[in-house]
Amino acid sequence: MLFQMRCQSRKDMKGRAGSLKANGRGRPESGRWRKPGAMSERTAALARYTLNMLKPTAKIWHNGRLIDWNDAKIHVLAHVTSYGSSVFEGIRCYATPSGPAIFRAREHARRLLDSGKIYRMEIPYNIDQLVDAMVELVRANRMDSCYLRPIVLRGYGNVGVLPTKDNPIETYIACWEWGKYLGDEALARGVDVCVSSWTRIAPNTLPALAKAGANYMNSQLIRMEAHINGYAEGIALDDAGYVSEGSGENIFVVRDGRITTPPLGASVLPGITRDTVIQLARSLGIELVEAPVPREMLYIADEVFFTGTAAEITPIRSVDRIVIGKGERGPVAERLQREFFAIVEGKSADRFGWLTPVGEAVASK
Ligand code: PPE
Repeated sequence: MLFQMRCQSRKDMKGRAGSLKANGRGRPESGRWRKPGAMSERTAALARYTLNMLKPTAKIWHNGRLIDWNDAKIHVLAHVTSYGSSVFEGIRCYATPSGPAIFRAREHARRLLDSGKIYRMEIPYNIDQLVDAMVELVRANRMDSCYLRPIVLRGYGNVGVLPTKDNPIETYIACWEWGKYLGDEALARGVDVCVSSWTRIAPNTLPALAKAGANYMNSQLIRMEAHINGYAEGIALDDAGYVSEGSGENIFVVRDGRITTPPLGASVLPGITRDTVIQLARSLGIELVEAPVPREMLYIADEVFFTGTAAEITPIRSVDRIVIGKGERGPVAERLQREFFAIVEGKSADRFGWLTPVGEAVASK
């Protein structure tokens, strides 16, 4: 995988450098890569960009001010690198006819503050200030749509597990373009997934209600195993053996027109998209319960789908190679997708007040 990624990015570097040359000088591409150092770091980073690679934007928000992308650096001995002490968010900003709008910015900011509180990290900003910062960043980077990533971490200073006031709390917000999480066709056709051999983080070990960097070591095990075995994603069971969630998504099961999703006690992240789907389903008169889901319920469901900021609403067409329903996107997932995208893309009224237009200051809301 790593080898393939490296090959891919080298090929892309060549192609990109070549075509830049061709454009710049009107000559056919030579396929030769310029010596490193011959361009700025940012241009070099841009040149390395492939579909799966991070594409730098101009600015990152750090502790109240905008800094250059390449200046958003931490020391290798910052507390976070050894001990995983970070909390973060993932938020989408969608293009709408009246300009970019951040989806459920306040709820994401609140969850960030909750995560910080659980880990005794004092984040010196309130919800309004965090939402203002997101708006400022999207504007500064002139994005039509993007994915925002606030990260709060314990920084450089003291050594040892016990964090002290000498490990400053650093707050960053970055944003970049991010396409479809589980592949371009995932939303329309669904994905093939497996139940992971890894158990989800257990209660009273790593708290699942916090979106902490350290939780994602568990997610990485789940996702890598799925990938190596040819699946788009893995579903983890909780400590008691009930369905919990995907490595980066909540999960919903539909049978006989009724939707069930695992409760917060099943070691799930309290997903903002999960809450969105719960509210949408209820508003459409679709019955929905939060209840424990036995593994085998996945196999006999009419529909199963994931939700998440990155994954949005992604249908699942097979679990452990057992075909779910007709093996394609089902009517409930499709209906929820239609409602969801109509709202986030500004095509139907924002009746739940979920969008923060970036053209408007938060204080005036
Ligand atoms: N569970 C997990 C473990 C999770 O990481 C996410 C989001 C969700 C559920 C859904 O939560 P929400 O986004 O609030 O609806 N995963 C984020 C990170 C993805 C990544 O690979 O990075 C996301 O979707 O942004």
